[in-house]
Amino acid sequence: MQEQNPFKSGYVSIIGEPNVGKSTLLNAVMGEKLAIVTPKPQTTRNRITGILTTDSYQIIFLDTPGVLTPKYRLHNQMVKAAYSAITDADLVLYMIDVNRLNSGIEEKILDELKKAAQQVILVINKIDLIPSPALLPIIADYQEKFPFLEIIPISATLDNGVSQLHESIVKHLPKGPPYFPPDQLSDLPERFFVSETIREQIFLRTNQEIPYASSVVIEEFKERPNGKIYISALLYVERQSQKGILVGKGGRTIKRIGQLARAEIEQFLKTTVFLDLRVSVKADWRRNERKLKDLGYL
Ligand SMILES: Nc1nc2c(ncn2[C@@H]2O[C@H](COP(=O)(O)OP(=O)(O)OP(=O)(O)O)[C@@H](O)[C@H]2O)c(=O)[nH]1
Ligand SMILES: [Mg+2]
Repeated sequence: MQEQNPFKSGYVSIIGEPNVGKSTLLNAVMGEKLAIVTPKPQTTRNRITGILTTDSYQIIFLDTPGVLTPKYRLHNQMVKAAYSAITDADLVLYMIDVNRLNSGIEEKILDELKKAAQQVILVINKIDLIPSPALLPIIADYQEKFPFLEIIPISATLDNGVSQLHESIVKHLPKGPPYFPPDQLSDLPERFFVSETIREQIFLRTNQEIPYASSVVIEEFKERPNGKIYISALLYVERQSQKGILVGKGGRTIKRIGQLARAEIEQFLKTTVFLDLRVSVKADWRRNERKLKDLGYL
């Protein structure tokens, strides 16, 4: 039996433009919220690992930042993180949003995929938003564009087509031993998930440039003798005016961000959390190599 069904393992990267639903898919296949999801594009800034282990296979998913035309140094790093996940993968899921096809950047992404010569599954997401007959010509069109291994339409939010995609991933996964222990869900530290949860609330609660000019650094993460966890985080923005908006009138905005983030962090850490948030200015950090390094992006 062992001979006929050897263990399978491999890296599966989720690549695509901003906002197509990559992080939603990661959470859906993992059955666990690992990546933050918001309606705003450019939510994900780092490579996010999700490790899914069963008796017969281990899939290491890599969720990535959306590929875009870089406007500042942080963008360059985000695109680099996405493209490097292509070459690091055994199998690539190229995800598109069925409502926003034919963008200028698609050709570049397909070129990268061709260069890398990885096996690629095309995932057509958000099919809940179109009438199903509209799908056929889109599939036919993409069959012409690239030699995709398979083309799988899904709705990541409705969990429609996700199990078919899952099966197809397992089918194409190489044989090999597990890379991680079976109970490990990610290789990222708890602190990372905490900072992302805070950033998610900033994305959800603020507008215009604020979410994009914000970055979160966890300064302290201490377990107290009573089992409570004390976390202090510094929220950076790029200018004084943005600090005023993020703090809000009488501290209202930052307080709300803190309340909502704390509730989610408590669920994630399964204990009571004391969350202390402060806002500080780090001028033009998105364009500055040294500051990006300080903030952990490089
Ligand atoms: N209607 C619909 N909305 C979806 C679907 N999948 C994701 N979304 C929504 O699309 C938005 C973006 O989802 P994300 O998962 O953050 O997208 P992403 O590709 O990770 O975006 P970036 O991290 O910015 O690159 C969110 O509002 C999701 O709820 C879907 O299948 N149908
Ligand atoms: Mg994302």
